[in-house]
Amino acid sequence: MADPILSIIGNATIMTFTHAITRRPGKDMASGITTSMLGPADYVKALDQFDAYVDALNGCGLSVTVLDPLEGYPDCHFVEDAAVVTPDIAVITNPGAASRKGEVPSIAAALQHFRKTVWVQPPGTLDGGDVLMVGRHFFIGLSDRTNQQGARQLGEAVTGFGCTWTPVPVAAGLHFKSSVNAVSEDTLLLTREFADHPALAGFHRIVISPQEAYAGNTLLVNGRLIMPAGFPKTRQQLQALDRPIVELDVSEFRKMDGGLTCLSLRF
Ligand code: CIR
Repeated sequence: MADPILSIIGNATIMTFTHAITRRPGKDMASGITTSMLGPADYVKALDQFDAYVDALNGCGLSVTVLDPLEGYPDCHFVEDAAVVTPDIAVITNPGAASRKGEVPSIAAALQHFRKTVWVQPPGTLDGGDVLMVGRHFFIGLSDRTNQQGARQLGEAVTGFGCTWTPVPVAAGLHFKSSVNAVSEDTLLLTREFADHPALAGFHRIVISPQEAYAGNTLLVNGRLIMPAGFPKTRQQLQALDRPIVELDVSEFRKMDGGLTCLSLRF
């Protein structure tokens, strides 16, 4: 008999998005959490990059809400970590980093116009960057930010709406989606560390060269691929999918361990 999870994945349709929530970076963005050692982020440059990002989402047909920066929360523009929005509900997270927990109420307030909200309760922790939804299946990374209890709470919440989920240990990168993202209904773009992971075996896999690992954080929005600028090998690999590709410079967000997926909630 076919594996029930793989048969759901096999029939996956990627959600069509109509909205995105984003947040403009604050002046203190360079004091957010980072391990990148790429130097200090330039706020003015980051604002330009953010504006281009919002333009790109608009270009994909999304209506984009831009929230104001949250004073005292230098990572607040990485809104993806504060919630997981499904077609049915918005799961408000309990971010794994202590300095980011206060970002959550204002994201919940913005989402309550669109979805019923469900909250991850401590001791569960969850960052949205660890959650990849493909069709009606959720891969939930277990990382330094997302623990077993947090993953289980999300998993149980989405199971109530007929979805399935698999926990996946994240041994490399900050979040699961730092390394693995869907680039079509049945294809994942991923780094070498995840290439042979049994949980991902039901997909076609495009494995990124180790020098271009950052490009694993590529975003599929309504048929377009938005990828970070400066990764020619990955671009060439993605061209095989025959979809429009938009390259964006996100250098200042990369310095803060973030990238394209983290800068918005799409639904
Ligand atoms: C953090 O460490 O929490 C931020 N500096 C970066 C968050 C990036 N978010 C994401 O990949 N989903």
